[in-house]
Amino acid sequence: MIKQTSGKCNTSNKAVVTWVDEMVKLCKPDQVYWCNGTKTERKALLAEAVEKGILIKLNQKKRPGCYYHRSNPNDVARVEQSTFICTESQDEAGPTNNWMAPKEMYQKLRGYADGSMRGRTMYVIPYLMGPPGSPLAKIGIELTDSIYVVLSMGTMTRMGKIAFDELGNEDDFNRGLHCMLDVNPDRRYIAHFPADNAIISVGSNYGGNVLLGKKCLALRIGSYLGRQQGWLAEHMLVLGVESPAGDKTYVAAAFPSACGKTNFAMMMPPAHLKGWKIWTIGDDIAWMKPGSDGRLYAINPEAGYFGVVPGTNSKSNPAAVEVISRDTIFTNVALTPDLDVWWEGKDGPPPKECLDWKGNKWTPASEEKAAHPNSRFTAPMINNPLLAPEVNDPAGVPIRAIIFGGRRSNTTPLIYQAFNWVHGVYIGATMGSEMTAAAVGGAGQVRRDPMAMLPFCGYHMGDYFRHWINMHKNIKHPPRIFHVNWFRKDSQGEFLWPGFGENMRVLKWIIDRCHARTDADETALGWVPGPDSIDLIGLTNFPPERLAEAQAISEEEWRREILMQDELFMKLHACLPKELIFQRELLLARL
Ligand code: GTP
Ligand code: SPV
Ligand code: MN
Repeated sequence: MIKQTSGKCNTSNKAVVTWVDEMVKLCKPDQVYWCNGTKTERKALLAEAVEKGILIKLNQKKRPGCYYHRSNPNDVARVEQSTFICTESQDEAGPTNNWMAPKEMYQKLRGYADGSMRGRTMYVIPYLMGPPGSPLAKIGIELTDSIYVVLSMGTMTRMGKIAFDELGNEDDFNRGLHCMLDVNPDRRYIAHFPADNAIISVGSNYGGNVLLGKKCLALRIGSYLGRQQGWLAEHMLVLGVESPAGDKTYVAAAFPSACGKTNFAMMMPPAHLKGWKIWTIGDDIAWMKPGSDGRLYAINPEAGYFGVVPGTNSKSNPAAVEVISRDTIFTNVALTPDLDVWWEGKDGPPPKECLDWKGNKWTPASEEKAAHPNSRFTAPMINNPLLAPEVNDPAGVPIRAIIFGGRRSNTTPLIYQAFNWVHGVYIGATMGSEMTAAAVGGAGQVRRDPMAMLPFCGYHMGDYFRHWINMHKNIKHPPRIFHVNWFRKDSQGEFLWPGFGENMRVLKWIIDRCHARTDADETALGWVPGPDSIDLIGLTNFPPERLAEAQAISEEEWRREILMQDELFMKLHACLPKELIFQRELLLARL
């Protein structure tokens, strides 16, 4: 047990102390531990987690600073059916969110929280989202009875004293309460109270459900505040592309969960594209605001990566392999006899024998996967060899291109460019994607996931589109908007495009378009690269016809696609901007 002396209240902020007192009275923990964010503290918390069997210390020769965690098998991904936006009226939350009146939800969840920390420690986690001193940064305090959450928040955010320093005596901070309860799906709720800047999460201990700075604050509450205050909170990676000439162009990209943001943000360009280099700003979330120079500036509010493990290897994502070589917590991967980790798609052959993510014996002959498809690494961004130094710039970086992209086996071409901002908003708003293991249920089915924000928008999706359209007025030099699909398949069911590092070839065209260095052909969907504009040199087994197949636009598929889009538009009709309906008509006419 950690000595109480090291975890005493370490702020004189009255609003904080009052609120924590109130929550202590409610949850009735045996102890309250105030985190300070130091290395010494982390060491002690890690030791305690190992002692309690919450973490297993991995082979420190192979993976220094690395630990292993198994979640409850009923608790392995985000749960959209248990996620609520508790605005005063249901209308405000809109038809794509679950809703309950704030009063009712507070009552229900306070009921669950009451006495739930008896015999346990309540940890007070002050954290900062964004670079210190940034006008876009925000402060949150998460109260939790999970040491796993404390350790994860320590990696994912700028945690500890720094947050209280930034907060000063203000009471403008997010109030987050997390109670594990007995980790029972029947008592699992992730509830947001946007008007109070508050979150209550109960009954889970996994990822976005409980690391409250991430999806809850940075996206759901963030998007709500962004609309009021004139900025955007988006499910986007941010990267810088350095050209052989040495100039840097910044790009933000929204792909749905488990659709390639982390991979794209750390991409290693192919040898042929000598001199091009990617710098990572962020891999999951962007906060963007127009600057006084008329450009759109982005910061990454996070300080670490909570990334999909399966498929990570030195070919698909060499930077991530380096990132997770040290100081990483692995959740729900397989554990080898020499206390290393394994997952499907790792470099080298599978182990002859290991323990799977549930702790059962596993061999290559086993039918089930050794690692859960949504197994994740929690690693600090400073491990990333491609980390852009500007990641700490309080002003953020100016965005030249916004890329939308879904996971589609058919219909959607590899790359096209919007004609203008409103057309780009239409393209983002109508994005479709096959569901993945990042959320419980429905994997593989195509659903509309507007701007990759369907599970993360904290208010009415129609009003969100309106906000996007309105933002244009405040951005004199708007980013160009593009759409990509890395996941289109041929008649054999193989991916048409090699993807991963080769995506640099597509990104290069995007950058060249932003700088008016290349031309394009007009199609019904938008601008596409001309016959030789995408450099294919050095790609093996990739004849130009294959690119043509990846770029093909089928009128029949697109008529079906537009019908599918209508489902979402009908759902949102009361608040749907007219501009988007016109865009639909224009697209139909062009087809
Ligand atoms: P979240 O963290 O859930 O928001 O996901 P993410 O968007 O960061 O997804 P990530 O980069 O972790 O990719 C998830 C899956 O997509 C992995 O299984 C990757 O192997 C696969 N993937 C990523 N990029 C590509 C690509 O270019 N082509 C193909 N075919 N698969 C890809
Ligand atoms: C996602 O699902 O988009 C993630 C993982 O990034 S989680 O943090 O669990 O939401
Ligand atoms: Mn995500």
